[in-house]
Amino acid sequence: MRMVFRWFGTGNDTVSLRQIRQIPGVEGIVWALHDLPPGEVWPLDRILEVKREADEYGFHLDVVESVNIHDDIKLGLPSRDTYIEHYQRTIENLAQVGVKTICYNFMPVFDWVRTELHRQLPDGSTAMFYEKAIIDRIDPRELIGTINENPDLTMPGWEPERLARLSELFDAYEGMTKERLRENLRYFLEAIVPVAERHGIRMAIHPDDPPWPIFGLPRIVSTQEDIRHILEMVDSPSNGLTLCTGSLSADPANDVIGMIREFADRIPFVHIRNIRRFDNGDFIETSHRVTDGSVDIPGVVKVLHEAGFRGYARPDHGRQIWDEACRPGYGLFDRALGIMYLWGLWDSLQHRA
Ligand SMILES: [Mn+2]
Repeated sequence: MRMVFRWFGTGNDTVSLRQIRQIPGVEGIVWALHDLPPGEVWPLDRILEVKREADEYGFHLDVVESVNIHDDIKLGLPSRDTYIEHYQRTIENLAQVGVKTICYNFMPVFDWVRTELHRQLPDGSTAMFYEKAIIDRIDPRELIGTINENPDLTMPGWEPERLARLSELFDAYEGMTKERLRENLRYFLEAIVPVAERHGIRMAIHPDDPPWPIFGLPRIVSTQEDIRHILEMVDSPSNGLTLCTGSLSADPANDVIGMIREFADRIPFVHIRNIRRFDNGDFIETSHRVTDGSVDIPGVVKVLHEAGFRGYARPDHGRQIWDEACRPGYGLFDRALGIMYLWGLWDSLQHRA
């Protein structure tokens, strides 16, 4: 297991590379050029800039999260070919600094969704929370107003200026089915995977978060069957999965340990975090400890160890603790605690001869 840590870049993250360096066993940063809109080629000089910063602390840049996919690709519009070509050029540029894994997702319109960024846990810490009933009763047509009224309702990547385009995008997705979305992913993968293969890069699709359709939009990376379908559609080690325990486990029907067993050789990257699930479909992010949430984190680590996992792992999100002022989910303190929990589990397996 090779430990990495998500870092949003100088001026865009409250955590410094110097601090990350002091978390035991972190060997690389999970990075991206967050200011570039989906569909643009990542310029080599910008990539080299990040490399210079990472080099100063001895971090590698093996894992990129994410190179986002333009909606025209997800929609299957004629313009997708241009954006796919841009994506291919980005892969080539990333290969020049030794990137090994590119995490991406194929969720229409929205990436992850939460209804509260700072929900209080019993110990006074706060964490991101999803209240199912709120999302279920939102009419997508009224979403812009709802988001403006409730700044805690989080739709990543949908800052006010982009929200204006939202209704347009909902129109474009009108009538989109699961089958068509899958076909559009296949088209993308058939064009991308050979380029990734040539450069020794493994694409790693991130599961839907939450793993069910929202706002009437289909989702295709929510279940074990969905993932099997995707990995079979282009049968190559370069067509892989980011196994995210927190995202997948929001649906109690998902057996993440079974998924690791089945897909082990196609998982270059894991996000390991815990959530507590409630019977009404709500969930809250928690500490990594098995007693604090619904996910069997020791079981996850054990089955990765059994599978001889040599890929990259990150603690994914953490709670906001010790009055840290940080991006929700991305503070230093709780993610560092999460890493130490994961190392504790891993080391105890490594040293049990
Ligand atoms: Mn994740």
